[in-house]
Amino acid sequence: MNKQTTERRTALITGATSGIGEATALLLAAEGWRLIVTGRRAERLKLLKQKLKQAHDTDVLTLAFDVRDQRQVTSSLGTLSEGWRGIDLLVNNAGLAAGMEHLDAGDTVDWEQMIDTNIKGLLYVTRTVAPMMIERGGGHIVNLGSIAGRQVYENGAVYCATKHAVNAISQGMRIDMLKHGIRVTEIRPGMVETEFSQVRFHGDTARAAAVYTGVEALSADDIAQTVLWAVNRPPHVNIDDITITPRQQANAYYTNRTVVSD
Ligand code: NDP
Ligand code: 8X3
Repeated sequence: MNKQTTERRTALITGATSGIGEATALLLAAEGWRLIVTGRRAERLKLLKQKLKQAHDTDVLTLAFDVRDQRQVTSSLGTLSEGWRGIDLLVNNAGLAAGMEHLDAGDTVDWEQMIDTNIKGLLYVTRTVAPMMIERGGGHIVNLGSIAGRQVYENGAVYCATKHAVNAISQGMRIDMLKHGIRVTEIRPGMVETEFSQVRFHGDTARAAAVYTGVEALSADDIAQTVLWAVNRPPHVNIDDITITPRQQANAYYTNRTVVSD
């Protein structure tokens, strides 16, 4: 390993093939971080690596795995080489909403996917990475929560439950990591225009686009900038949580949309 490599900080970002995770990878690379980027779509990871290398000459390790599968998580992250085990920052970002129905009509496959990804996946990754941070004597874990982790809206019970769980886990993690000097931050965005709604509505692009009609939603880069700000606070400072919404969104219930006339 060369000197430059040893001096650079290393971040592991889950769900870097799209949206907030990808924007965070691009921003951290611009700031000189080395990156482990993960997601299920290997082809996208390959393209991201090329982009990061070309734009910032970043050291990048791509790992394609499904966070829902504990065996895949441990075989991918538990076997990192010495050069990549020194993780300074873990961004637990991989997650999704699937479906939007009342509970009596919900699709249990969607429920399993949200619970397994947003809660269990985050736990599996943290269970594997936190001991590495403890061994090194510090680090920072940033969890992607949501305004849905504070408020519950109609048709969103299961997604909101998973983000309430991320809130509880973040609080517990902060306590458990306290003696190890590991910082824990929860970022809770409102509306961010990414592939999130396309995934939620199973590829219905018209329904997904309607979510953002008349609103200047947050961009993935807005959230990446927020992650970077929390990470760049002086070492004695821990940012516990940040709620960030578009100016046109007060909370999960109130959005002031611009009326678009034909
Ligand atoms: P995107 O759909 O654009 O990105 C989601 C990312 O998660 C993708 O990279 C996807 O990768 C990854 N992912 C999903 N499931 C899995 C899995 N089983 N294993 C590994 N990776 C997975 O959405 P966002 O960027 O908007 O979402 C990122 C996070 O931010 C999520 O946790 C979401 O809940 C949260 N959030 C989003 C908001 C929004 O309005 N967009 C608001 C508040 C919070 P791949 O498909 O390649 O596996
Ligand atoms: C995503 C934001 O309002 O769709 O977590 O739940 S919302």
